[in-house]
Amino acid sequence: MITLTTYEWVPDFAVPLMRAFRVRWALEEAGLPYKVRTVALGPEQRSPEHLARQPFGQAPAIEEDGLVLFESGAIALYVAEKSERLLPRDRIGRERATAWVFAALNSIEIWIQQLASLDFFHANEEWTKNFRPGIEKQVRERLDQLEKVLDGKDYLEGEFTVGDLMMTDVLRILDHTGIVDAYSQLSAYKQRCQVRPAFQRAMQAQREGFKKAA
Ligand SMILES: N[C@@H](CCC(=O)N[C@@H](CS)C(=O)NCC(=O)O)C(=O)O
Repeated sequence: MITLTTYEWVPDFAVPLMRAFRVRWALEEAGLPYKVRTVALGPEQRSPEHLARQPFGQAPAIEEDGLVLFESGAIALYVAEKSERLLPRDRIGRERATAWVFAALNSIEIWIQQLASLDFFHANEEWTKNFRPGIEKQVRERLDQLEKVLDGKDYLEGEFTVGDLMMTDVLRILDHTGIVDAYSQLSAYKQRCQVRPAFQRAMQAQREGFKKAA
């Protein structure tokens, strides 16, 4: 059984966003039970035990049958391999779904995360005033492109895949801004993915997990 390592506590704003969520969601979609191990932010994060799981002292990480895996994208793909509900069995479908996981992380999240970092960690700091509009412009350009991809489609590629899971979770990082609401296709798509029962179960588990630890 997979053991998921997450934090025992995070600040309120991070509870729904912490990247262990995308792993929980993938596990729920795949119908796989899992155990949870928590580490504390601070010294425990930098302990040799945790760095052996996650070389950058971050979370999430997972372990199963002697495999220790870090990076939410790699973990999501590992879980997706176990279920046709996340990764189609045909070669083209698999490759396309995998490409969307990379696109979410490497073409979209890099910009969205910069914006979120400014808002969550540096709000009202003078130096961000000139910097933030340029980042928001980059975010909007990417979303414009994604909006076109989704025109007339329910999901990025036919049926829901791990690519949609990752894309939705990345878009959620913008929830505090309302930016996605301005895009009709994208916001309907995000909502379609978020009403999935597996999303709901994963969110409840994430919230409960932090509540128990608090
Ligand atoms: N690229 C990593 C990023 C992981 C990451 O940023 N984790 C955050 C929590 S969502 C974290 O551990 N933050 C604390 C830190 O960096 O010290 C992944 O996708 O797994």
